[in-house]
Amino acid sequence: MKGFVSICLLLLALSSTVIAKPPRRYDLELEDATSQTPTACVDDDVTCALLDATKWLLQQQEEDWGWNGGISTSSVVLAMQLANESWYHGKALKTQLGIKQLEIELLAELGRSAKLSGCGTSSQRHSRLAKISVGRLALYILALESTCHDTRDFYGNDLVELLEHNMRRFPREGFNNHFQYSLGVLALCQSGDGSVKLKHIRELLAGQREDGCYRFDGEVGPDVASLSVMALSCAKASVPASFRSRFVQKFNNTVSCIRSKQQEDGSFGNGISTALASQALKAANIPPSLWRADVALQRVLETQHEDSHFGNLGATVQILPLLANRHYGSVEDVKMACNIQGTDSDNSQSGGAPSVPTEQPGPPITIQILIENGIDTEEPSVTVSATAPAGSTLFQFLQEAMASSEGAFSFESKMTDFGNSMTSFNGLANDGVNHRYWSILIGSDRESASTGTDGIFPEDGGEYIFYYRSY
Ligand code: B12
Repeated sequence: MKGFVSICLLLLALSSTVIAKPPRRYDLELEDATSQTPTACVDDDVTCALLDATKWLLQQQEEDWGWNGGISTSSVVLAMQLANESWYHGKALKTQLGIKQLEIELLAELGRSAKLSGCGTSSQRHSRLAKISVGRLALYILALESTCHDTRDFYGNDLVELLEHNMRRFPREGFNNHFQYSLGVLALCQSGDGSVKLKHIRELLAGQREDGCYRFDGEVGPDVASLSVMALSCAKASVPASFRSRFVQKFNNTVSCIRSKQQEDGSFGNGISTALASQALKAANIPPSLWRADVALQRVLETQHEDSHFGNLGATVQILPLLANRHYGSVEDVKMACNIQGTDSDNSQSGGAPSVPTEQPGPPITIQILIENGIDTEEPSVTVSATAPAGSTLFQFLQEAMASSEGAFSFESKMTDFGNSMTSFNGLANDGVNHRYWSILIGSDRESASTGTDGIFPEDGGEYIFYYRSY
């Protein structure tokens, strides 16, 4: 409490200055004397993929030393540590600045919450801080734990207590899926004394359907069941004896859900889903031969792009732990290096100068954007044309359409690890309470997009549909 009050005003100042900077990638004037280029991946596809992907992530570090305007710093730091804990222990200056930025961002988030409800008494503290989403807080805790911080006393704040408090009301707007809930359990389980309350375990188990899968599992892959299995594997030690047999039965059910989604080619859906499913089956100690772990890994490797990422930042951070033979429950292993003084520095702070895009804009092309309400079908559809240089993203076409429509077409979006998430069109917003959202469909056969508007590069004459639907 003392620490909180004393930094309250400081945080208010930080929140308005530090985060507001426009993100730009660093220009590498600050090269570390100790930096080494990663080597030794010849003949080892997995190590090469791992090193290349971490290198790509480091190239995304911005001028303020964070990632993606502060949205993704925690998930990148966590992924880097799960990839190889010597990243932090190598003490390269850029790494340390990245970790400092992580701390500043979280302090700024805490500060923003304080600003929203004012600096008050200790009894108001929790409601004041409740603004931080559970998923984001969980990722901060995991990133901080993996870099040797005490999350029970983070500049006077007990983040673990705060997380438990914020997990109380579930489901609610902004916290209504078990993917996020699992991240919360993973954070509780790998911080403080590592204990997870039975009510949290019960909630995770209660989200399962009869087949052990969760809402959102299926369309692409068993992502939610996979996160749940990682969380439950970690929380297993906290299960009281009286509940153990029920726990084991439900746990096995979710493992079965994941295994039932494996396809003949060894994948569990796209690269992300395959990587998460593999991490889960590893966390659950399912013998690799039973689920053809090597084949699944090959399927994931095949999704790596020439630039070394796996499609976007979100995909890359979720896949990285698998390449290091780890999973989201491996923070405990990573933390062991915190107790070893003077760890050898494997300063793989490579990356070289970020490649500045030098491509010339392509010739102008025109696409059709359709806005359709699949819930209120009486609502007429809206079609707008948008023209932008070939090679632009769908998001850029949307921006162009809004700018030239003189108010007739509008949208809103929110930045995430996976890029811009479309949150509303012409004033109609995603609705987490009633489970409605804007999905993306492509072409006359209305194929569901496998990525977001930043990862879709429209073709001339193409049709892109934003379809409001229930989930
Ligand atoms: C839940 C979920 C949704 C929910 C989110 C709402 C809710 N109730 O939570 C809904 C149904 C809205 C959704 C929609 C879509 N999703 Co989705 N979703 C997920 C899931 C299972 C969990 C996300 C989460 O809670 N993360 C934890 C929290 C802490 O992180 P967060 O950053 O705060 O999470 C937010 C973003 O992830 C955002 N979001 C969710 N999906 C997508 C997709 C894109 C492209 C973007 C930019 C953002 C975004 O919503 C989350 C909650 O606010 C992930 C699985 C995964 N492996 O990550 C897929 C996942 C992120 N979704 C995916 C996709 C493809 C989509 C759609 C594009 C599908 C479509 N064709 O319409 C749309 C997005 C359309 C748009 N409006 O921009 C892919 C992205 C793949 C990629 N390479 O980019 C994932 C990774 C699934 C997969 N294995 O392929 N999704």
